Amino acid sequence: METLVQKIAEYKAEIKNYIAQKSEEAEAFRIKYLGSKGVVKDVMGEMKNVAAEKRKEFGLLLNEFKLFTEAKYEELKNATANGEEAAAVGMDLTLPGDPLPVGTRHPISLVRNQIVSIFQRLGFAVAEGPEVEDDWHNFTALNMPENHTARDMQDTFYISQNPDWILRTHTSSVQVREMEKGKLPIRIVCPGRVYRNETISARAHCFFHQVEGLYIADNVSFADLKQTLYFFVKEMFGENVKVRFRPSYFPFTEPSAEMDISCLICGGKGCNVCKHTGWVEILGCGMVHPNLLENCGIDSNKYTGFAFGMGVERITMLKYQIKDLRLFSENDVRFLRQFSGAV
Ligand code: 2NL
Repeated sequence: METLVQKIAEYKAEIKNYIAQKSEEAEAFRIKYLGSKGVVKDVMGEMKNVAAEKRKEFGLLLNEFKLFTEAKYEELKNATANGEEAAAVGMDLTLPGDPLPVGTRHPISLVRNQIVSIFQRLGFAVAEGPEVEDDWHNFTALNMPENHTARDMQDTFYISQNPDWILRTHTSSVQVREMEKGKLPIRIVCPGRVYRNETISARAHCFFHQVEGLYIADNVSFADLKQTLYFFVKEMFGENVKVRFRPSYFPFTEPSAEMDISCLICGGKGCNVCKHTGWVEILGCGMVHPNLLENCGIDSNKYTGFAFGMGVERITMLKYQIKDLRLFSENDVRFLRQFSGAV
């Protein structure tokens, strides 16, 4: 009896530690312990050798052993059935899943979307056009005829197959195309990539991104231009940002202005970013030159309009305090990943 009790205890320890990776191993367990010639049956057969007065006690022990073995078998059977496929490829289903490699939006896309959505809320529609343009839509229609000095500042890239084709230097060319359609009023923003033949540095690149805007209708005034851009600045940079307009010159607008905002870094006190002036330039704007309207078949006595243009890189650099424009096109994920939280 004593040896039998000990034997059962040893079997129990063995059973407790039994591991099955596959359903075949669970089945092997069943055959070994619960089969017709298995351990449980074998131990039960010992009953006849137990003294009569100990039989009840031994019976209880045997029964408990049988239930214990059966429970273990159920456990092994279920575990191997569920994990069969996983076990076959050596997979541990209890491990947490691998994170999906989700990318992040590019900071230029983030800021462009923000700019566009602010103007969309004011009723501006989005218009897009080709990056390879002809001379008319990029320069001549915009009051910049051949040999105009303003072309000098917008030197670009030429397409060798056709001397009339260039990479656009601004998205004004898209606005010219919209004006030529002759459907008025026009209220559009034109986001897109533009090109200039510049020496690459921390502040200039041979391509950048613009959002230009155009509003042409009856009685559009400079006051409308100011109010629209005030709204844009407050939405983009916050309520407390101050705005000022400085007179300027563009061939396509008259009068023309540049708009500054109070420096976001020093709040107007003076720092490196604002070159100690307290102000930073963010865009150019003005009333559409009547020559442009006429070039596109719009009656300049009946219609007036305003236009503006801004560089997305510039706004992004101010917003996120980025000091070198080249970071935007180097595809260094250490830089790009920093915008994963931005929307
Ligand atoms: C700048 C200045 C500007 C415009 C763009 C424009 C377009 C048409 C007619 C009149 Cl179709 N004007 N665009 C006007 C003033 C300034 O951009 O510094 N951009 C980065």
